Amino acid sequence: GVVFTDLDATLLDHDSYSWQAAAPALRTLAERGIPVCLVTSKTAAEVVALREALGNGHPFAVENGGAVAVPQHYFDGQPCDAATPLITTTLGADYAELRALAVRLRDTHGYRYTGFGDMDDADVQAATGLDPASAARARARRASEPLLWQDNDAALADFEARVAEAGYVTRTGGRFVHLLGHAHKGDALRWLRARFTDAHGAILAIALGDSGNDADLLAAADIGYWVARPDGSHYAPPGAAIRHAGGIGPLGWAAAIDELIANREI
Ligand code: 2M8
Ligand code: MG
Ligand code: MG
Repeated sequence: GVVFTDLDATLLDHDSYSWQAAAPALRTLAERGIPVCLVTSKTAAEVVALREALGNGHPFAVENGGAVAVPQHYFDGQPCDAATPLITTTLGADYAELRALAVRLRDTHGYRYTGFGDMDDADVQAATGLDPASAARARARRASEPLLWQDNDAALADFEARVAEAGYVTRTGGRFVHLLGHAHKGDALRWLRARFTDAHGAILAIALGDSGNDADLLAAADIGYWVARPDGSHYAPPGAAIRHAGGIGPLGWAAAIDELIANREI
């Protein structure tokens, strides 16, 4: 199997950004040689720093599927770590294009939102609780624009319809509405799955997430888990191949991995 996981409020705690509660489960997966691929709305700069801290040398997807990155020779079977040079492929749209769309729709229709492009590092820090260095990395966007939504739900529905009309995509994370190109996390999982399958044959894809921007990821996997959100609720009901993990964020993550191992599914 291969684990494809969201970061914020899934592997990482929503407030502290710590994965401590999932550290034993991560070790177990590493011992069993099960890859953990990060599939996140974070930027490449953020993920590079996190992979280093996690000791993760596997392929990953950033900016909600806007781009995928594979360590050089990973699929030729060469051992890779967090320092291995990366080959990046853009699946979504250019940041400049998304930013222009965000500004145009706001100017034309008067929606109230603040994008990362309107914020400086201190603003992003205040909106996210990230430390200063991480906030700076979060602003290094290439393929998605997070919007802090400051308008009502009707305005959001209107905005989402106009974005779709323009041929783009919105997905909602834990804190922000993300404006994307034509690729989302489900597309990233399918792209990565094809690489694993070419190299090693069919894989069992496990996906874990917490928010709306993970629904495509869970739908594209063979087994999906919703971890509980900070208020203890799950984003969506369970389904045929979608389960509820018993625990919030990284606690739920660890419980899901334990369950898969106990059931001998991975
Ligand atoms: C943003 O994404 C999260 C994901 O759920 C959100 O919408 O709340 C991202 O833009 C990311 O770059 C940043 O690290 C994160 C911080 O909470 O927020
Ligand atoms: Mg999340
Ligand atoms: Mg995310």
